[in-house]
Amino acid sequence: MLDADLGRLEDLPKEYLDELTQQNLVPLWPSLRGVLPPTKPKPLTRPTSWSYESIRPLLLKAGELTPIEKAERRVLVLANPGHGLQKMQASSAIYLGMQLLLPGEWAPSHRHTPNAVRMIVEGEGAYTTVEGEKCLMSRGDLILTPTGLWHEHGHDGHDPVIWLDVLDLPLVYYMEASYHVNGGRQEVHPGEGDQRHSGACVLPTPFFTRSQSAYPVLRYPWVDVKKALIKLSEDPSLVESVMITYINPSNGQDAENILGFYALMLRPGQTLRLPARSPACVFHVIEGEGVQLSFDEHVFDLKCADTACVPGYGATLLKNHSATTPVFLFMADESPLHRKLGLYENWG
Ligand code: 1HN
Repeated sequence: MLDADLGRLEDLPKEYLDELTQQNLVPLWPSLRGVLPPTKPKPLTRPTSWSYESIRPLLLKAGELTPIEKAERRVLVLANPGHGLQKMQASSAIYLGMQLLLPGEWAPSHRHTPNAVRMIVEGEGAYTTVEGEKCLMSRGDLILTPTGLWHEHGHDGHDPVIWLDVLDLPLVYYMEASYHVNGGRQEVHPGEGDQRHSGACVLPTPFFTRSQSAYPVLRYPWVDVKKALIKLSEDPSLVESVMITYINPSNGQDAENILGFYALMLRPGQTLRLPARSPACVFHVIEGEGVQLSFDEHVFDLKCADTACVPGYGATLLKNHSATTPVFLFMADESPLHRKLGLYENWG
């Protein structure tokens, strides 16, 4: 049937529509094509990029304008205009924010239902304490704060620390399952760094199942992830994508339940086409001169620490124009969610 063949709201008598409204009833046929578009979805998520150079001074200004006590979390949200800025969504399931912590500041302990990770962008000396484990923050490190775990941030260093927060907040909020609980300062466990920090957990290894916790690893140091990528890049059988998945070493599955996290290396001069898959995807440049990202007619030149977001159901082209330096990207996507819901598709 052609799209034009379905009856419209305007085709119905006003009295009839009023009667439906009074009974909390709605006719499906005028909205059927909207909720079930032909051939492929029509994502609200718009290919969008955010320049770190532009965010940074505004974030530092927020540090002057708003004390941490008045913010709890001092964040500028990377909002996708396709969803409307007030929705604070990068995609249907992904929230992104750049957070600033100044020397001596403390972002108090709380726990909440959305899962979070942070990718450290700039500065030394800050830490996140997760369930009593003090996770030091260094550039490129990934720190998990999965659903329900207590977390707080502190800063013993001398310069501002900035990180990228990635949460599944839009999805959890949509499910009417989003809430938080505030707590007191956590006691840090002795043997800091021994238990739930690990460098080798980008690949499953049975030796690392030391903790009974559902999340045995909370910190994935960049030095180790970078080493793993460089080692992969030296394997001539891996001609195309040099990519790792951040996994939970206790089960070899994704590090968190809803969003997936990855690191990708583009060799000098490399162009990589990522297939059209159903989940939306976020890219953040950890290291390198820069990368060109193309999606449909959108072309973004991403420099170090820049972030971009693309919807699902379209291919992404990544180009490292540098002839001498590799580029390293952090990626986050909705794959675990799509797989669990049986919605995951790869259209090639
Ligand atoms: C949150 O708990 C943090 O703990 C950051 O640093 C951003 C955005 C929405 C809801 C909770 C944090 C957040 C957040």
